[in-house]
Amino acid sequence: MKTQVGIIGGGPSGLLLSQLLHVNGIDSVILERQSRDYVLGRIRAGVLEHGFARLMREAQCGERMDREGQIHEGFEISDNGALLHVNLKELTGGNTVIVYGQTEVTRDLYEARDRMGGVIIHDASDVKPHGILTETPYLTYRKGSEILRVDCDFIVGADGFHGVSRKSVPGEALREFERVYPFGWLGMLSRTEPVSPELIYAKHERGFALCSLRSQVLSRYYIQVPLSDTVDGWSDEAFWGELKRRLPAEIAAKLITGPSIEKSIAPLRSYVAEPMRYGNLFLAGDAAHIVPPTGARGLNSAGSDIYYLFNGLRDYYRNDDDRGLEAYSERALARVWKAQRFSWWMTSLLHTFPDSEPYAKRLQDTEMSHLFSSRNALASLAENYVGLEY
Ligand code: RFL
Ligand code: PHB
Repeated sequence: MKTQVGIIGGGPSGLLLSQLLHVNGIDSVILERQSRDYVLGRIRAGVLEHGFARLMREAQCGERMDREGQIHEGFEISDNGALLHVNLKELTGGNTVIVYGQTEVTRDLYEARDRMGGVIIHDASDVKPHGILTETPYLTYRKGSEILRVDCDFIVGADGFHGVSRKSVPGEALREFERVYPFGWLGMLSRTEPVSPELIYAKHERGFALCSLRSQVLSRYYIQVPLSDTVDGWSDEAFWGELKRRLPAEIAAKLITGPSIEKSIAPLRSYVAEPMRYGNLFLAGDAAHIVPPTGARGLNSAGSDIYYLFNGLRDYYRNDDDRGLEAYSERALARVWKAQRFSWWMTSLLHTFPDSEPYAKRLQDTEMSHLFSSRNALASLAENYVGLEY
């Protein structure tokens, strides 16, 4: 098979890029290791920044998002029971975010790719990039007992943190930056009315908690847990009890509980690989960087990579201009690091760090009281949360 852009990974990064390229007359093929049902079964992000939403519309995939997604003009921060409202719209001069699940984003992108005859090969195992440093790179993959090949001009590694793309770059060509946090998030999805129409980020001495949602009848809650905890060790009852303890009493009293539909634990990690290009292999999204979910930046950072990469590829094919591709890594990383900084800051502000020294604890408390008393501090938070301009 021959195409212009060979994409490894059919998550939101790979699908969005493929769709944007298609709308601009550029051909691509996606190789995805998992089945479609598996990809759609992963419950992940819930908050989209306006730049991401704009890209979805540009990719002709924004209709359902605009119809069913909920515009959020603000959210709440709770500090051991005291509530602070962050009015995103007012603090940013009109910007808001959209609450629309990554599952739905992915479903819309799959549907658009199907509608437009896009090629997505699922259950492709053993995907390998070849000839990365040549003008004629190609991908191989296994389907059943057959080894197949896709020739292309460029390879895009959009295969997430555990994918094969980043691992194909020789160690000496890649610089890695990492911070691992000593806790994870236990997430639970339940078919219950959300406790609040807006998200609540709760700092509590027992640990962080987050109240989020997917719709008027679908709630998504998270609690900070030690890394040694397992999903099986948390009954629904124990989860609800712990969540209530970490929320302000008046919110906890309103919380409607019910059986969980999904429960999973995600460890928290910050990671960046530089550069994001090696020869004719371009890394995008979680393949190149991840953040702890606290600032809702992961999917949105993947979106900004796709914005820069798509523009570079379009200029290359349309105008024979490779400046955008040459600048891709530098441009994408400049924004990626801002999302890293913000996610680290939100994580440090809101979580309980085991073995935190008294000095660090006082600084954390002071950071929070600064936020509660300074409009400028809140405005900076809001500016980052709604997403910096591309
Ligand atoms: P993905 O989604 O991991 O997709 C990569 C795809 O590549 C496939 N793959 C391979 N295919 C072929 N060959 C191989 N060797 C392959 N290896 C892997 C995988 O099967 C998969 O389908 O990466 P992508 O597309 O870059 O998208 C990134 C986002 O998924 C991620 O950043 C967000 O989910 C992070 N995140 C959040 N981001 C936000 O912007 N806002 C949020 O509110 C938010 N909340 C979250 C989150 C992530 C979470 N978890 C579980 C990590 C909440 C949580 C709990
Ligand atoms: C979610 O709804 O899954 C969600 C929302 C905000 C975050 C992280 C996750 O910061």
